[in-house]
Amino acid sequence: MTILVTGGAGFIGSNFVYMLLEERPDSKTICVDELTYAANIHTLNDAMSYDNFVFYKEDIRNREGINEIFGKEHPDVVVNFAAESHVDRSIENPAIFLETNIIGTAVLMDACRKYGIERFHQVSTDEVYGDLPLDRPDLFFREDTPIHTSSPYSTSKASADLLAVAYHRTYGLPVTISRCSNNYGPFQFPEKLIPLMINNAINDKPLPVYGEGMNVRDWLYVKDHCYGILAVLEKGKAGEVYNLGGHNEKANIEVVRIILSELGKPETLITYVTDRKGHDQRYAIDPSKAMTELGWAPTTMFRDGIKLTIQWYKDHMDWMQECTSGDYLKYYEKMYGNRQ
Ligand code: NAD
Ligand code: TDX
Repeated sequence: MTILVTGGAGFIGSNFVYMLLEERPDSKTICVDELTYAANIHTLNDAMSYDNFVFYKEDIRNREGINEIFGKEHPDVVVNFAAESHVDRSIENPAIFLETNIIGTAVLMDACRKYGIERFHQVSTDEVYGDLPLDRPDLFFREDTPIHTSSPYSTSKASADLLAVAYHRTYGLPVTISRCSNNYGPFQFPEKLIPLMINNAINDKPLPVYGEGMNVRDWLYVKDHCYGILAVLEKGKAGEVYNLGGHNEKANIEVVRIILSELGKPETLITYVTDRKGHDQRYAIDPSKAMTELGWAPTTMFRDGIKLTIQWYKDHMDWMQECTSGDYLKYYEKMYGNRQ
């Protein structure tokens, strides 16, 4: 079995690559990644030593380059993680989100049609359902919840989902889609809430909380997400959508306080800043379909996962420094410099 993973030098994709190398040693894992700002090639250092791992630096929007890789490797399964993934960046510059997340997905699915595959899996997000009100804790996203997006990012992801469903219906492409809640864990780029707050707290820098910090996210440890995708690949049905999440809802301010407490840092570092435009209130996944039909269930509770995550970043400050040098400083200044 040859499995082609796009975006495998990023956060979730790299965790998926390592899971495959460990859990499916008889398979060949091909990673295709353009290595944007969000990737760190050193993340794949250990993977590079495996004989059954191959890395291609390629842009999923480049039809010729993608077709060449498919023609050479003939993947049986394609898992598409490659994306522009940060909501704040999508608010600043939507265009690249449309190109990578929509056009890039189409280029990959066209290659799948041309060369033939057993499965194309689209890694999607709970953000395609929009948000839930804070005062209705009884509501959850189900697979039949209407698509109702808020940001250019979530809109680009929803568009890719619709295209994948269309390729299934029109061309019979064996497509599956998983929609996951917020991930956390090793190798997450420090523009996202948890690694950004860990990095700032370690360096005694202010922790910028948007608005009042009351927005709720449903946190899933990244390894649980990876096993969920593997379950969809091996037990899921073509044409189906599966929600992945673990009922670990937390308000942002609660997450920030836990990080400070774990690191022994004072709450005076918390700084409330201008809210995100169009900020989604609450995400909450109902994962019962994946649990019943795939036998999947998350195994890491937030209280344990956050400790593992903080420890990982403390042990990998060299990795963090690689991510936060150069352009990151400009990004940070632009996004947070004048934000009060
Ligand atoms: P990430 O930003 O950490 O990684 C994205 C990877 O894609 C990077 O390695 C980048 O170099 C690569 N990439 C970007 N554009 C590319 C292009 N044109 N061609 C080839 N490679 C390209 O993202 P992540 O957090 O690991 O998210 C992975 C996927 O999971 C995304 O599709 C995202 O929408 C989805 N998702 C993420 C979360 C989350 O909490 N992070 C939750 C649900 C779903
Ligand atoms: O500095 C910050 N301060 C802050 O209060 C940052 C970076 C974030 N926040 C808030 C905004 C959100 O309510 O924290 C929450 C989480 O923010 P992000 O880490 O940017 O994630 P989110 O916008 O929820 O989207 C994430 O989950 C779904 C991923 O980035 C997406 O790729 C995924 O699809």
